[in-house]
Order: sequence, then C-alpha cells, then structure tokens
Amino acid sequence: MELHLDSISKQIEKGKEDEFEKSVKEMISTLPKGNGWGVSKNLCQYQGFWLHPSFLRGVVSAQQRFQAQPTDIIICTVPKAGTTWLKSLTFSTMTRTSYDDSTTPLLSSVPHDIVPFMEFHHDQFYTNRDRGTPLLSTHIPYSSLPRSVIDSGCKIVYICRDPKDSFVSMYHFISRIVTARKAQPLGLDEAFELFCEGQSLYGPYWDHVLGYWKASLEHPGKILFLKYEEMSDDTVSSVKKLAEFIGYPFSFEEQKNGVPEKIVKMCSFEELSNLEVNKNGVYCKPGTVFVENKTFFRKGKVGDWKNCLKPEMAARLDQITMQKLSGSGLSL
Ligand code: PAP
Repeated sequence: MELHLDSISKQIEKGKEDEFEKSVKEMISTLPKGNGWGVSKNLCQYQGFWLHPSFLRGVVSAQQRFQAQPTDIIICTVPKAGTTWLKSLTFSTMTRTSYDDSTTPLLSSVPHDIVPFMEFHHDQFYTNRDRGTPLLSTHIPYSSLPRSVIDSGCKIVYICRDPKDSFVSMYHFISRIVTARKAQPLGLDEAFELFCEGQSLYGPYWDHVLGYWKASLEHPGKILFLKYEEMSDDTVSSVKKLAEFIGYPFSFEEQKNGVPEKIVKMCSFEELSNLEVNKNGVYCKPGTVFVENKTFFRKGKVGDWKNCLKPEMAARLDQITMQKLSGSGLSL
C-alpha cells in the first residue's frame, strides 16, 4: 500500500514537473533574444536581464519554489566578480569549528560544488542544508530574487568588481568553454561590444551591481556590499567584516591565534588553484555544460584588463561605468 501511494505521489510530482517545463518553454519562446557569446545560441531577456535559457529555467523555478530560511546566508554576485573566492571564504568562516586547513572539503571539491547555485542546483538545497551549512549562492539580479529571500530576514553578501576585469575574465572563461567544445569563440571586439550594450550573462553588468548597491543602502543590516579590489587589498579585514556581518564573528582568542589569516591563506588563489581537484576536476552545471574547474582560476589579479584591452576600450568602459553609476554614490 505504501509503495502504491509512493508511486502515485511520484506520478503527480512528475506531472507537475512536466507542466512546469512546458510553461517555462512557452514563456522563453516569447522573450526577446540576444547573442549567446557562443555558449548558447541565444540569451533571453527576462525581467530586464540577459540570461542563458537553461539558467532561466532555474531562475523561474527558484522564484516559484525557493523558500529562504532566516538563518540562510546567500552569496549574490554578478558573474566573474569573485564568486569562487567569496564562496571559499564564507564557507571556511562558517565551518571553522568543524574543519581546518587539513580537513576542509575545499581540498577535494571545487567551491561551486560546496556552495550550490540556487538556480543551477535546485534539487541539492536540502542535501546542503542537511550538512548544516545554510549557505547558498546565486547570480540572480536583486529585482528578480525569489520573494522569500527578501522577506525571510536571511543575509545577503554581494561582491562586485571593476567591469573591465570582469569583462576580461568573462571573455576568457567563455572562450575556454567554447574552444573545449571545438567551436569558434567570439572575437574580443564583438564580445566587448555586446558587453557594453549590456548583453552578457546576467547583464547589463551595471544594472546588476546597482540593484544590489541600492538595496544595500536601504537595508544595510541585510546586505553586505563588497568589492573584489578591496578584498584583494586587505583580505583579512574583509573576512573579519564578513564574519561579523553573517553572525560568525571571530573571538579575541581566534584573532590572537591567527584564525582569520589561516582562512585567508587557505582560500587564496595560489592555494586553491594548485589543488588537484581545481587543476583537473570538472564542474557540471545541471542541464547546461561541463566546465573544467581550472577555468574558475585564471589569474586572480586586479587590473589584468591592461593585458587585454586597448586604451580606447578601457576608456569606453570607464565612461559607461561613470554614466551608469552617476549619482549612486558607488564607484568602480
Ligand atoms: P563565476 O561567477 O563564474 O563563479 P568568479 O569566481 O566570480 O566566476 O570569477 C572568476 C574570477 O575570480 C577569475 O578572475 P580572472 O579571470 O581575472 O583571473 C578567477 O581567477 C578569480 N578567482 C578565483 N578564485 C580566486 C581566489 N581564491 N582569489 C582571487 N581571485 C580568484
């Protein structure tokens, strides 16, 4: 009898899932389409932002079903602004009484497998919660976040980066994925033009940043707004600030014993990028593509755009940034 009921409820679930898939497909077919940079045929413009079609399915699913808990910590980022680094630092800070630098799961898993993306790994949330670390991440723009994330009282940590470095990072990341698939990546000039026009993953870049910036001014206790450059400049102070904000402050004793410094070292680009898992492992975003873990660790430097962008390209991005951020109190 129990087995029978189980199979009926599975059928009902499957029916609901099929209906959801159908309605998302229909909705996607009505959206404006943009250039997918070779990763997908098209990006879709959804609620003002350009999304990869398979991420969009996850975004809609999260909007409809994700229930944030007041104790959740959600890392929100615009792609290529420091997601991987912030995940490692936050996870290590939250789990420092359970693990140290010789036992941390970061030694054997890429940070994206340890801190799942809300829109890519919907099914795994509960597993993650069972592990006792209420830590998730997302690239979803502020205005499109699931309602429960805003209402639940959970905390958000956002990181942004100089758009010149984020663009260069994204360009290399996508080129590596496309080349691995034996396809022809977009030329730098074409990708740059699209980025400037706002057509990049989860772009327009500036609108994404501004959404979280304005929200952080309105709700400073809910959203911590970080910059990659400031974190690079003084990582230990940034980690202490982060720990305080998420409710896991370092005690006097821990500070005396150099715990924040140990976390910073363990999560440094040099340490993480040299781990076997991050040199040779593979990350799979469900429903989309396999990405080699090493593509998340390229150079990890501030100002690498100088090796890639012509001065006039840099000036153009700076100009757009100035215009877009004008009057906001934010500079990048
Ligand atoms: P994602 O949004 O796809 O997850 P994300 O982690 O935000 O990517 O960005 C990757 C960038 O962070 C890369 O920058 P680069 O291309 O300019 O080199 C990557 O090298 C950098 N990065 C990854 N891990 C670290 C780290 N531990 N410290 C500093 N930078 C890092």
